[in-house]
Amino acid sequence: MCANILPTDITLASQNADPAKLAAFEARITRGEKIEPGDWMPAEYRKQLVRMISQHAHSEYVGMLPEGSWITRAPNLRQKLVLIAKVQDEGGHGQYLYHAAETLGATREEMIEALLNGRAKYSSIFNYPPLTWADMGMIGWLVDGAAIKNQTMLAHCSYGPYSRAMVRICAEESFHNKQGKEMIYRYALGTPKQKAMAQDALNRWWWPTLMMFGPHDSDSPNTPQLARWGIKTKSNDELRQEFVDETIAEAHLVGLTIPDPDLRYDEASGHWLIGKIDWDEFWRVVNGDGPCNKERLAARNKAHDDGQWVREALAAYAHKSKSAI
Ligand code: BYC
Repeated sequence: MCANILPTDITLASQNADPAKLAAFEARITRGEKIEPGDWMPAEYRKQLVRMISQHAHSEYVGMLPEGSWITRAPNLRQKLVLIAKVQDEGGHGQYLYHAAETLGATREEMIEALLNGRAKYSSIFNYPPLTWADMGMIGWLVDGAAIKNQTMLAHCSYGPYSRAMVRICAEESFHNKQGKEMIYRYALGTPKQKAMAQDALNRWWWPTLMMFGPHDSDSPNTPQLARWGIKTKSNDELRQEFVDETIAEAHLVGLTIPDPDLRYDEASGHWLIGKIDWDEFWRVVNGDGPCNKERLAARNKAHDDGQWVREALAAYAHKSKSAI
């Protein structure tokens, strides 16, 4: 159970559910059992999972775009191969996650439709532009580092298909994270120009990465219910703090400066305390007015339209194969 969450805030939309079934369901979660697709579950548990897993799948899908835009500009063949492999992994993660949401009754068509027409959310971070090659390292180090923090927690979640998808995804994400760290460390310890590129990328990606963890716990309406049902086992602020403590140590190791004039180490708690996050910026980006929201949706819509003939060909082939039996 997340330490910062007050269970009294919970409003159960499943109040109408059979109390005996609800009690048995919650007892299973308390015992640490996984809930599987055919099992009884409250309607609100299903709804929360579809919301979260589909947003997560969209994030992987849209998340291919910033890095994909640098594949043709990679400085050498090794870097190009690594980046192609990474972007391909993200596409695969989206597939595992859409499948996990389908086990709850969501259809692929309705999820994709919600993404393409801008109704669905996806992670705010992918609405920021990668401006230099150093950003490819910074995304691996910071963005994948933050994603791993969150996803390692979700690997312990109560819903079987989501937790198992997370185990596989985290293994691949740690490769992405190492790729980013290797690159940023080399730049930070390299020529003055390389070091300046790494610092510039850190300056631009630091705050948006901290926003990835979501609003403060006091402003996070979904957390109490997700925590009660073992979907979240740590809160947004707990994960953000763990990330901050680990990442600041790594940045200092290679002489990079965290772009936060209010940052200070608190001896009493043993934690780094950060300055104020710009939540106005966060909500602007989440609500569609970030630097790249329109570009990202246009790119996904174009890819969807360009793939129409492939979907039609597959459907025609499936129909033909079925009639031949
Ligand atoms: N961006 O009550 P809260 C990757 C929304 S991809 C946008 O705290 P919750 C990668 C939230 O949805 C990995 N929206 O929500 C890929 C909610 O709105 P709704 C991405 C956000 O669910 C390619 C409202 O704010 N990871 O690694 O308890 C290349 C209130 O928030 C954000 C995931 O998707 C945000 N940052 O907690 C490289 C993880 N934060 O839905 C890398 C799965 C909050 O009520 N998701 N909102 O209208 C989660 O763990 C949780 O959903 C969150 C939010 C921690 C994100």
